[in-house]
Amino acid sequence: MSTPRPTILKIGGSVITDKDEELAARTAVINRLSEEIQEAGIQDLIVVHGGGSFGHPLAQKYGIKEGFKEEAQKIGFSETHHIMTVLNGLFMDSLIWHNIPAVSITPSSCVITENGRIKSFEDTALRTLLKMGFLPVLYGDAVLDTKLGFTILSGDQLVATLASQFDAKRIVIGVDVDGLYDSDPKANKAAKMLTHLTLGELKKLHSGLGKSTTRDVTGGMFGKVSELLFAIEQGIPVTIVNATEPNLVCKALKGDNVKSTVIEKE
Ligand code: IP8
Repeated sequence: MSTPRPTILKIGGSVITDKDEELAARTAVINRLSEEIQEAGIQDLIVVHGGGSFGHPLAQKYGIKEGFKEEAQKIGFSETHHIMTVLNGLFMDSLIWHNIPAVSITPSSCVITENGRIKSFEDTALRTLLKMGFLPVLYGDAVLDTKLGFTILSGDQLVATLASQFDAKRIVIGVDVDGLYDSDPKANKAAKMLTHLTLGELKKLHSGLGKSTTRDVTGGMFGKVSELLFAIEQGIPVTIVNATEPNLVCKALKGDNVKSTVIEKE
């Protein structure tokens, strides 16, 4: 049985949690997204979700991304990883309740980074799940690092690595804005949305995009786009869509024309 070429869906932490509160899951949104994933009915899907108000505040509090410096951080590493399993559990409950055969894969148990970049990803379980028609679900996590001791792995880096390792058909990124803008739409009301970009255009735009919001240790939209470059360079198209608006994720998964930003190599 050969491994099918999957579609990868990333759901941002700002979609499934309220980033202005701590540990505030948007369960109604999680349920709606599960319904949309079920409705889209596409085969060979991998879902990755972000940390939002679960992972990021704890990672920031204990300086987990910067690596192991003192014993007191260890409990912070445990808390950060654990709270991500809690958020993941809420998503898993909902997916399974919607009759989707979803299985969670814990990144901290199969990924090792070096200076924050993925060095190895033991993907046998994921590959087997895909071949058997399960829906593997992963998430941004606190992971072990060969140089730093530990760090934070963003869901976006995971998406780019998975896309390349599994030769993905396409990537759909669900965020809390309508797509990519020529400047940060949260800071600049006149920001213009871009519906189609080539890799070259994206690279030019890259420097103009908003840096991280205060609570996002992995770099907000700026970090997201940097991570995606790698996958787009390999010819994997990316669709960025507003996942806070009903039905857009479902339509984007089905390949329908929706309000979004599509980024392609050429
Ligand atoms: O929200 C980071 O994942 P992201 C996860 O995809 C943690 O950047 C643990 C902060």
